[in-house]
Amino acid sequence: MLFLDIRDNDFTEKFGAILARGEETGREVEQTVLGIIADVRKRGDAAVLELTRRFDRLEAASVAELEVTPAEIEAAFAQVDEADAAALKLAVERVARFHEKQKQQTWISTEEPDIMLGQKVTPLARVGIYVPGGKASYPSSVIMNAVPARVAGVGEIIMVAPTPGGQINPHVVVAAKLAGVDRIFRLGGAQAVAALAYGTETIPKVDKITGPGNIYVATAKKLVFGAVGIDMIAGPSEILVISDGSGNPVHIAADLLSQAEHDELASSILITTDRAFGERVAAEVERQLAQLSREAIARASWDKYGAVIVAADLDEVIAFSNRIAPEHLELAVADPFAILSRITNAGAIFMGHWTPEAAGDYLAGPNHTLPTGGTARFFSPLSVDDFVKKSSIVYFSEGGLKRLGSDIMRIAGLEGLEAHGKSVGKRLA
Ligand code: HSO
Ligand code: ZN
Repeated sequence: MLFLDIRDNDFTEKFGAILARGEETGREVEQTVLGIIADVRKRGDAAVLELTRRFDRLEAASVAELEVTPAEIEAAFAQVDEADAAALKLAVERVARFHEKQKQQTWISTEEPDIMLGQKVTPLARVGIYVPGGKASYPSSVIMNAVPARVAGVGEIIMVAPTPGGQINPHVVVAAKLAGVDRIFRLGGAQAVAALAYGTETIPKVDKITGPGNIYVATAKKLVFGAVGIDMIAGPSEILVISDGSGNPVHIAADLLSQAEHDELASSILITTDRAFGERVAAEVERQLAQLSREAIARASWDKYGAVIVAADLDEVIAFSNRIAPEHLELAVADPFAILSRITNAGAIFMGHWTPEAAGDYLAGPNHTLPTGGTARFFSPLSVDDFVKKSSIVYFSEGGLKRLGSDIMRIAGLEGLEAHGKSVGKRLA
């Protein structure tokens, strides 16, 4: 962990090491993934089966056998504790209610005589949601991807999840069903992304693929982009906590660790105007680390990418925060609403002393798929907008074309596009 003063001469250099983290896509990974995509495009189901056998050690006679059956879904519900299922259901309901507010209506404006202009909003016909395997197989991420798709009105939601050995996480299955997923395949890696992007005999081709994944999945998504839409490529997770010295160091330390436990590459940073408070939080993190089941991951993250930064005043703190554009930003200050308007770059903003980031990770309502690595400067959280597309609508009556036709022909003339001009001229003749 770095304990820094923002006014130190070497601050930028030292802090730069934290900003520079993240996985580089190696040439090798890209070559492997290109090979997998080409194979799936060419041989369809046969390639999918073979790659699933090789990478997930999962034997199946056909790709159809990889689909989770209604009986298996029922069994998952039977396996999951009732209170756990109820909590997941509450999360689905709250996330759905929040995302309902994002829905945009089709509109047509009639404010001009003879002309109507508008925008038609149409849900995507079919989307694919990737769910990682192993320990990062989170029911909350299933909810955060599937619910906005369902609220948007997507026709069919197909989920894929690798299941080395064949066992799918029952909480993931329950979350998927509660969130409105239509079909689930035990399928993962670049081969799953390729199958969704191009379609096979059994896997339907989708219009967009969303959801987190390892370096192979992220690389595959980048490579199929254009043939299908994708969401943003998520980097390692991060949190910035802003503190004015009010609040409880025990709570702030716990919040920093909630991000650190995700990944050795996660980054948790506290910036405070109160040096003594910063020291107390740093000591508290050490104390709490020893009590965590994921101590090894959290410690690796905190040691390498954790920081406590001391600044002179909130102006300096806010400028720093806007510069790094954190994925998660906690305003652990006495009056968070007083500074909210000055926060310009952040994926999600958690206000005050009683709003841990975990509330937003699970069930507050907003999406937990957020821009990482400083991309909150120009990217937004995953939303209903990611699951619709828009068409423009143009209507001219004869009067409308008479009024604007000569200017259309004039611009066509400027561009030397005679047929464009004539398509107007012949109507007005
Ligand atoms: N904090 C993660 C999301 C998550 N947390 C899933 C728990 N489960 C995104 O940065
Ligand atoms: Zn989290």
